[in-house]
Amino acid sequence: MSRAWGVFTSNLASLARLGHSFKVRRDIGPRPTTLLELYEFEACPFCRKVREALSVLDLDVLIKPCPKNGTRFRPEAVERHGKAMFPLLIDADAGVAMYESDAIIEHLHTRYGSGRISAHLTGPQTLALSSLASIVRSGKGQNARPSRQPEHPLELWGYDVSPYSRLPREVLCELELPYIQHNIARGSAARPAFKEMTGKLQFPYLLDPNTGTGMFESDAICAYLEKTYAL
Ligand SMILES: N[C@@H](CCC(=O)N[C@@H](CS)C(=O)NCC(=O)O)C(=O)O
Repeated sequence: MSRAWGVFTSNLASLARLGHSFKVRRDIGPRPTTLLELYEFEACPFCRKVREALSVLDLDVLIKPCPKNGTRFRPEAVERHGKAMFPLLIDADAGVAMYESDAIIEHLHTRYGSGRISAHLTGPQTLALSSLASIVRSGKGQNARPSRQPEHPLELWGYDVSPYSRLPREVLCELELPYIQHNIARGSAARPAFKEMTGKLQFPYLLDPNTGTGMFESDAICAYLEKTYAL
């Protein structure tokens, strides 16, 4: 897939979500003291709904990518929690490991929001549009590819419906690289600190603590991930 086509279809995928999930909700609640963990894969429409919920609730999360035929976190999910179904959320503060996207979305809004669930994250039309977003990306972020395992999780600043943030997420997923997703949608409380750290407000931004590399620009990030981790 050429770079221009990749950017175009990633924009189409965001359009399929009808402009939802760009902004943090005004009624966010308490923050977790332990980082949330999500077993998921990028192309899964159920996972997308949960990633958007995390984004509108301004919550960071450790992503454990579970693409099809994955050999790292898929077996871990089954061994620890019983089945290979995604998304699977681990909320250590609440002491829960949860399957089922609608139940996860309700849990997140109840515990970390006001309890009022974002209308655009529920119902059959949401699933249909989320599936459409996956279709226009033609299976990107769905199947595992061989890779080197990093010692520490990488860190990515962006948010789910940001078209340029999607491109590195797909690579992180296919290479089964764990990463902390710092959600930073419009209105995020994390924006000032991010600007202070990097000097500008632009997403995605990747930090790789394994090599001390930090970078903007989705094409540079994708190329870096391929060069450093793909086998
Ligand atoms: N009702 C579940 C459905 C989840 C589901 O079917 N997820 C698919 C991926 S989109 C899955 O886990 N498939 C099994 C697999 O990938 O091995 C939910 O809403 O979370």
